[in-house]
Amino acid sequence: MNLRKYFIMGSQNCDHSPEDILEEAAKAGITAFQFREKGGGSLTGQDKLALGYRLRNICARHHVLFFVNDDIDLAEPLEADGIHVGQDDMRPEKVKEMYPNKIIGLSVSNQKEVENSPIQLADYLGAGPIFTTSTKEDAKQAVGTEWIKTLKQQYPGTPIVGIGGITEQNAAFVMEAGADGVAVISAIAGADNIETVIRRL
Ligand code: TZP
Ligand code: MG
Repeated sequence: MNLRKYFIMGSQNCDHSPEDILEEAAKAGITAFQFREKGGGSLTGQDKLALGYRLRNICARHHVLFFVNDDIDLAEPLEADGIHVGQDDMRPEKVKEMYPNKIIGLSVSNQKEVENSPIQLADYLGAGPIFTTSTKEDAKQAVGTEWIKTLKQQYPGTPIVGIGGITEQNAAFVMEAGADGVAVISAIAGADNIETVIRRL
């Protein structure tokens, strides 16, 4: 499971075609993708599913891991490799019961969330927001790269992906802190040159 360059996106993050953006990112070497159609301006219902299919197919063609965010109902029709859940979403116990063979990612932002979570069921942890971000409307307080070190000490065998405000300028700090990968939305979706950004990440 290669989570090194983990791109997250929904149509609400794109100022032009999401398909074109993902195609370019996949060609440039992202290793994982999460379909996160969520927040102001996002698609719902059939439109969301249809976009999901198109993005899923791009990932399949480029051998990029495909995850769905929260939206457990999309996991089966889109044949997702995995599901990423946050603290307010379906519990990992339930996800595991429904999809014993899919990868489970879980967000943890602080120690209290760790203590309230079945970490042993998570195939990887999303740690953040590492830096301040305006992409997620309800993002929690930035926790810094220390949070990655803290998690890695407690769970040395669990892959950790840093998220939140990560750019090509600060990604190295996240990796130096012990992360197995960086998850980004705006650094790629909003890039003038996607290929350059991904190479630098
Ligand atoms: N979860 C924590 S921060 C965040 C999510 C989904 C948003 C990350 O977006 P960006 O643009 O990479 O800061
Ligand atoms: Mg969530």
